Amino acid sequence: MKEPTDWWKDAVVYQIYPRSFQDTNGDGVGDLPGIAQRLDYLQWLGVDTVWLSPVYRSPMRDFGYDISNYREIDPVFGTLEDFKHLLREAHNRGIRVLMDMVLNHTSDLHPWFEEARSSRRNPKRDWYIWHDGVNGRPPNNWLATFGGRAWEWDAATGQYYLHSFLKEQPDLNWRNPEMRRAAFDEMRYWLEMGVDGFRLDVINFIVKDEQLRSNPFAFGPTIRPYDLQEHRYDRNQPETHEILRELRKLLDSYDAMSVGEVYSPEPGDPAVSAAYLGEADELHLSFDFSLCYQSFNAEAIGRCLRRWYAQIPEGASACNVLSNHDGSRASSRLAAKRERRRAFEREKLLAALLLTLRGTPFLYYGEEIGIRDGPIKRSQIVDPLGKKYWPFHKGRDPCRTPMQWSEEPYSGFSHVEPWLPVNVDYPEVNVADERNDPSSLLSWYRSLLHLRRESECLRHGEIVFLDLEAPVIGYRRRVPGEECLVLLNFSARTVRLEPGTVENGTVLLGTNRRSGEQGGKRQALLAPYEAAVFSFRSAAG
Ligand code: TEU
Ligand code: CA
Repeated sequence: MKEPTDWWKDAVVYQIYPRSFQDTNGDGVGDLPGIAQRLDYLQWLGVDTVWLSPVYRSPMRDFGYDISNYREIDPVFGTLEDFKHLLREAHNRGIRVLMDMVLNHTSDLHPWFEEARSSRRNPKRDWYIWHDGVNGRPPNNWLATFGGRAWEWDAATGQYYLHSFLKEQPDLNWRNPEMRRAAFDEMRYWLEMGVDGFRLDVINFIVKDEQLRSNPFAFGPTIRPYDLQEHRYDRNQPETHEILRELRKLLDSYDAMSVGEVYSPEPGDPAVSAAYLGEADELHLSFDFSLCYQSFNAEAIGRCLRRWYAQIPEGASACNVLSNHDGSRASSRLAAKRERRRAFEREKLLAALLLTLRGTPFLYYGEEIGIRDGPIKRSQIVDPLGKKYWPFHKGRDPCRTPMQWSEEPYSGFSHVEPWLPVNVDYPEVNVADERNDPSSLLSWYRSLLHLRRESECLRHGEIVFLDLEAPVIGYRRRVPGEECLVLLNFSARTVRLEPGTVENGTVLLGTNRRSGEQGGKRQALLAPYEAAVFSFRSAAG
C-alpha cells in the first residue's frame, strides 16, 4: 500500500507504438529489447514517462488492441523477461512505464471468450454481451466503429454477441461482477510487477445501456453510418463512473495513474472527457482530442483550450496531446510541407504550445523530430480500418511508420524491410542528424523539455489566457513569486504587441531570442511564427 503522490501531474509522457520504435531481432517489427536499447535516448530527450501501446499476447487483428492474454507478452515483442528488463532499466533512469489496457473488449481468441461462446450455460457466458435477437434480426441499431453492425451472429449457440470494433473484438460485460473482478486482477498483476499505470482504451465505451435501446439518428461529422447516430446508449453510461472510482482506489494504492481515452467524434467534446475526472476521484487524466481537430489558427486553438481548462474540475488536472497512433500526425495536419521552412517554424510553435501549457503533455514518438504521415500505397495497407474504408479513409498506417533514427538503410529501425515502410524523408528527418544540429526541431523539443523540468512555474503554475488580438496565443503561468509569459505568433507576419507586455521579463527560451535576454522596447515585436517564454519574478511569495 502506497500513498498517492500526484507524480503524474508533473510528468511528460512519450507514447511508443512498439511495433515501430526499434527492431532488434531482424523481423522488421519493433520489440521490447529495442525500446530498452533506446531508453538512453529518451532520458537524453528529457521525457520521464513512456506509454506503450499494447504488447500483450494478441492475434494482431487490430495490432494488439485485441488481447488474447492480459498477462503474457506477445512473442513478436519479446518475453516477459524482456518486459521486466525494460521496466527495470526504465526505472533506473527515472522513467516510468504505462501500459495500454483494453477493458472494453478482448480478442475472440481470449480463453474467456472461447469459454463464453462454448455454450449458453457456460459460467463465463455472461462475461460478454449476448442476445437472441428480435425476429431474426439484431436487437438494436448499434454499429461497429470499424464498420457494419455491432452484432455478430454466433451460429453454434444461436445468439448474437456485441462488438463495438471488429467482430474479432467482442465487448466485455461490465455489468457482470465476476468479469469485473477478473479484469481488476489482470491490472493488479502488472501493478504488482511495478508498472506505473495505464492508458485506458475507449474507457467511455465499457458500459452499455441495460435495455440495449437503439441509438437515435443524428447529423454527424462524417457520412459514415456510425457517425449518423447519437451514441446515447452504447457509450457514456452512468455506471462507468462507479467503476472508475473503484479503479482509482486500486491505482492510488500503488501510486499508479490512469489516462483515459475518452472517444468523442470530431470536433471532440471537452465536457465528455472532463466528466470522467469525477471530483478528482475517477480517472487521473482524461484525453480530450479537440485540439487534434483544430486547424493552424490562434483563435480556434485558443478557444478550444479555454473551453478545455474551464471543464477541469477542482483538484483535477488536464493533459494535452497533438498526435497519437489513430490519427494524422500534427506535423502533417498543421505544418504542411509545401513551404518547408514555414512548416519547420510551425512545428516549433506547436512544440512550444504543448510543452508550456498547464497539465501533462503527451508526445507521440517521432513528433520530436518532425516525422510526418508516411505515404502508404493501397497495397501496403495493413490497418483493418484502412482496408475497409479505402480510399474514403486511408487507415492509420501513415501515422505508425517506423521511427527515424539515422540515414542508414531503413532509418536504423531494422536491418530488414519493416512491417510498414519508413517515410521517404528519413535521410533528412532523423535523430542522428538532428541531435547534432542546435537549430533542429529535436534540439528545440529537448530545450523545452528541460526548461519545463526545471521550472516549477511551467510544471505547476495556474494558467491565465490573455485577451490578445488573433493571430497570437498568449498565456501566463503563475506560482507564488514567479510568473511566466508564453507568446506564440501563429502567423507569417510580424505582430506588434502592446507596449509593456514583455518589459521587465527575462527570456527563458525563444525561437528568435537568446535565453537570459532582458525585456525591452524591441521586444514588443513578435516575429513570424515566433514562440517565446518570459519569466517575471516578484519579491512576494
Ligand atoms: O481507439 C478508439 C477509436 O475508435 C478511434 O480512435 C478510431 O481509431 C478512430 O475512429 C479512427 O478514425 C482505440 C485505440 O486507440 C485504437 O487503436 C483501437 O483500434 C480501438 O480503440 C479499439 O481498441
Ligand atoms: Ca523484432
